[in-house]
Amino acid sequence: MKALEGIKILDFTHVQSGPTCTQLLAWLGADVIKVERPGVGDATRKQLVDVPGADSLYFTMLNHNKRSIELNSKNDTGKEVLTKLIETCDVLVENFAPGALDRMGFSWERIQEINPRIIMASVKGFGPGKYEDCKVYENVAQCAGGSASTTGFLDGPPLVTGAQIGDSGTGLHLALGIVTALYQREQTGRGQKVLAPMQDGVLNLCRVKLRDQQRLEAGPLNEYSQFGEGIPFGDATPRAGNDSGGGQPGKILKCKGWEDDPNAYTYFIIQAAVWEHVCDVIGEPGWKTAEGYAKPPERLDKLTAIFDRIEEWTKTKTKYEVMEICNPLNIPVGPILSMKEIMEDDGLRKTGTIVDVEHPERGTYVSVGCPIKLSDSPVEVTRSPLLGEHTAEILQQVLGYDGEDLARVLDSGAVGDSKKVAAE
Ligand code: CAO
Repeated sequence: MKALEGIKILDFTHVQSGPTCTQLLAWLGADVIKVERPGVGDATRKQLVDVPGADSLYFTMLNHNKRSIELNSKNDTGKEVLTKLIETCDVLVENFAPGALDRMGFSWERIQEINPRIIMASVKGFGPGKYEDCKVYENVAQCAGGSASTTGFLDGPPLVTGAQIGDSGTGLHLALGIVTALYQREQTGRGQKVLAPMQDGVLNLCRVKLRDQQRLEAGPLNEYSQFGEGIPFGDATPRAGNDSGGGQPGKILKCKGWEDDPNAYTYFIIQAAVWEHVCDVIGEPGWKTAEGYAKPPERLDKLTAIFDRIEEWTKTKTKYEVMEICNPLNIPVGPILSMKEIMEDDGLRKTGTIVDVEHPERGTYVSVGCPIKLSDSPVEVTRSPLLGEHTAEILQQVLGYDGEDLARVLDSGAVGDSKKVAAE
């Protein structure tokens, strides 16, 4: 059995934020029914195409383990089918532009009338307020949520990160909201509205930077490299390069081969508890007892010089050798892994975090499996659905259409064409 077995999700999501949420719920056992515009589908199906004619990796990697029904929710028969889906599903998840569901005639009030037990979960760019009507994509959320202004180097422009904290991060927040609302429904019998604004999700992930904003009022942030370098602080949390975000100083350092390999680097943390080991490893045993070096607070104004010295040592080792030497001594280090290295990692394959998936249009492709492991709810990653692949199956098996009634819906134009054969 799977954790969310028996839960039906009406997946009205597109692009990345919403689909990552429903994909997770599908992996945890929910029956996820993806509703897509007839003949068009989720726009990502045909974005960043690498295999002509096939669904893109963009789409296939965000929509595993789902079923797809084509449905025009603006046509009368389409609205009838959507109403039946709302009646039968436990959760409706959507990430349309603000107001789109209302314009379709499915306001939260109407949805509750149809099914008071349903949970309606939405991703929007912003919460209620002056920006609530804006359309938002990943990088806009990173900028509005405080990530961009605090990422990058002090002397450079704000930077967006490669991690999709606006889209996939918000999808995670929304998934937690949904399972929590399902749990509450067990007690109350009622559904509720769940909202995860992308700005708020990014800010939640940038919590430590808001912490630093307030600490600034008490004086300079002395664990930031700029403190030791004598560069004055302004009135907002600065960009900290690769400094550690926490109380243990750390930095990205060059390793052997860095001149040719853009990823020959390691992260190196000088945790107070293992300082003496660090001193021995890099050949500075005198620093264990030297004034200005022995105690963590004394080191803060010399971090740049200390890391320069450590880097002299890391440059003589590969990033993997650094790990092999430091790990047994409990010195926290981590190689900078390229996507190529990650894709070939045996360990990640063994745990199902990297998976090979078969697809009828693409052949085999590599994807990221479920990153959350439940000991009693196994995950089997299956391919994303073709557009409308399950239209007839859902109309018949989930919504109970048959005979003339089924023919009426299939002929209405609301569910795309050429679904008759599948229904026969
Ligand atoms: N049948 C009929 N119409 C459908 C439909 C269906 N099955 N599915 C969608 N539509 C319609 C919508 O109702 C909407 O019509 P109206 O404009 O008349 O209301 C229209 O398609 C377009 O929807 P949209 O405005 O959501 O899509 P967009 O491409 O213009 O905007 C996005 C995309 C992502 C900017 C916007 O949806 C958004 O801001 N979403 C919330 C934030 C979010 O999730 N962003 C992350 C995106 S991933 O980086």
